[in-house]
Amino acid sequence: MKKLGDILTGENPFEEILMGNEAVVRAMIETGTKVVTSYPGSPTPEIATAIQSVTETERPFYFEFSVNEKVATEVAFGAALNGNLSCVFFKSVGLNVALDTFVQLGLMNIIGGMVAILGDDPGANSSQNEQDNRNVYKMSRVTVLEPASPKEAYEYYKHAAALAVKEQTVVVLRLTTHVCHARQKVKFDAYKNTPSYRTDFNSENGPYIALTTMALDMKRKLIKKLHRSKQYIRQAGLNMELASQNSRKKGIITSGLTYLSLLDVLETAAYRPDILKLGAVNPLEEISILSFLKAHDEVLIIEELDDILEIQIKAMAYDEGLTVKLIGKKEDEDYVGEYTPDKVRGKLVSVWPDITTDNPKAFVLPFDIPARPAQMCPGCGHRSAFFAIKKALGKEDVTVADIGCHTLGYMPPYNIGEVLMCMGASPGMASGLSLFNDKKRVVAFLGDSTFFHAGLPGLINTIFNHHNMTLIIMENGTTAMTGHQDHAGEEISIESLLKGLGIENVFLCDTYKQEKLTDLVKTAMRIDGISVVIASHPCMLKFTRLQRKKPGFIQKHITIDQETCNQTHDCVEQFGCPTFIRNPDQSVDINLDLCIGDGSCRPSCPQQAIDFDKGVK
Ligand SMILES: Cc1ncc(C[n+]2csc(CCOP(=O)(O)OP(=O)(O)O)c2C)c(N)n1
Repeated sequence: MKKLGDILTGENPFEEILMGNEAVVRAMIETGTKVVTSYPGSPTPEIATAIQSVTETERPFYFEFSVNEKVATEVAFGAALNGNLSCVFFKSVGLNVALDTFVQLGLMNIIGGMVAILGDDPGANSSQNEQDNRNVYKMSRVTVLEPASPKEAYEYYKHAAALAVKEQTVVVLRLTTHVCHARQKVKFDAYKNTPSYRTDFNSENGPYIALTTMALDMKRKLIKKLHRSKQYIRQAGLNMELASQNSRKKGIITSGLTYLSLLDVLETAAYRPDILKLGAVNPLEEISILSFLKAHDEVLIIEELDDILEIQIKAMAYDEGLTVKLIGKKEDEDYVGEYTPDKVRGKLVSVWPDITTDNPKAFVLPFDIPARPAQMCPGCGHRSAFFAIKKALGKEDVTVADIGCHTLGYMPPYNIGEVLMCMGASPGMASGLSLFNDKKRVVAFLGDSTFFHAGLPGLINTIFNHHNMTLIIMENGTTAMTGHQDHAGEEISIESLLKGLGIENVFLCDTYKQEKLTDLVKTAMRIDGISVVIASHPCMLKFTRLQRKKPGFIQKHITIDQETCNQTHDCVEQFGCPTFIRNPDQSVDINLDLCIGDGSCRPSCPQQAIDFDKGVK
């Protein structure tokens, strides 16, 4: 089978079934994108996996994981100022981190052009909220293209790049979770390697200093650029009208994945309204929208998340004095969750009850799917840490979680982490919780990737303002939750950095050394002011994946001595590794498919009935 990297770099046109996240990488290659940056986050991390499937020598562009989304945006912007087409990609909430930089982009002459692939996550499949970034695009005055499928993701990236180069600006390719992850057969064009990296920065191409009245002149220029974007959108046919043969004068305006859900639903409908599918969701191109409105008596606007299209389209109709009936969101639920075919069907029927004759019932499975709560992997160092740290915490102590695999410490049996906000928020929140709080110790948790991403300012604040808290850095050497991406800890020792910041009380411990970790955390919690414990153990999922690739690898396991086991069940109830199976007769077995034989569970047994399985060859 051909490797993904070879497929993506082939010079001849080809057809292939690819994921949306993979198809855009081919578009980067074809458009001569020279610098690509990112900070990992769902739904876009497979873009990086696809990029990394091309060896560095074969890859026709530079790629880096930057320390966070803001820096990733700045690096891509700087590279484009040199005259290179660049691209940055990250997840929905990443835009909150990048925003201070992002809102300035439109004001600048980005000589090489820049594409920002931003993955929104309707349904909060893998995010802490389901924010609609289209709210921000309007404020930032950026052009936004929204594909509905992997094929369109590829094609729209090329449009985004062409427009970005032409207008020397940034263009957003707005993806949503299932456009990123869907697979589809896509026809790709030929590719010829373009001239190499440019370093032509010239401040005369600016202005690049947006201060006082300059900022206003730059804004005026940006408004003009957006007018020209509308011309591009129109000429490229990005807003597509699908006329049906019906004479009912009913129409629907939609975009992105909702459009595909709508097509699904209309397959069994009694009649098909006309559809205007918007390929560009900012700025709205009025000519095609107004002509659609004028041709219909009733138009339903179906959009996932917020009522961004609806509000603007209603305003357009009002300004034109149109009498068309515009129907948008009505219920609170219209603002929540993904617009799956079921949801779209419900909306259509509530507006036009006669649209469906067969009224298909929701698909119901003939059996119950067992609940499968998120959990840490077998051998996870975080589990070992939480098991040990729980013994150091008093009932009164307050624990503050952060984002990462270690967030799962909030779940039973550990129940550590009582409040969670966003990446890097734990030191700041813990500081606030510690104010005037002499009786309770506040303990914050932070992953190592997050430490560099957004945790450092909060920590520096604890030093600067003399806050009273213990920070536990859950160091596993990787950005585990999003798929093991590298982070700055590869180059920078967290311990040295903390010492350099002047923190005197920094304790280090391997999380498998549970007794020592319990003692260290107790000591750290008794210290007045800031104390830090670095609780480290390599991510065992990453480690075992690497081990399994080695020739002659033998999977080790642990075993339970059934004679010694007196069924106290601490392994199941306190340690909580999914490897343990409690049988109906209350005996405990090991699931050999899950167990990695790390032995971090051994101290959990008061009888010492758990040991390494020495019989395994
Ligand atoms: C602003 C932002 N960017 C990206 C993400 C996606 N994300 C979730 S957890 C995480 C980092 C996890 O790495 P680390 O802090 O090392 O903790 P670990 O998962 O390894 O325990 C990332 C990047 C996010 N939630 N928010």
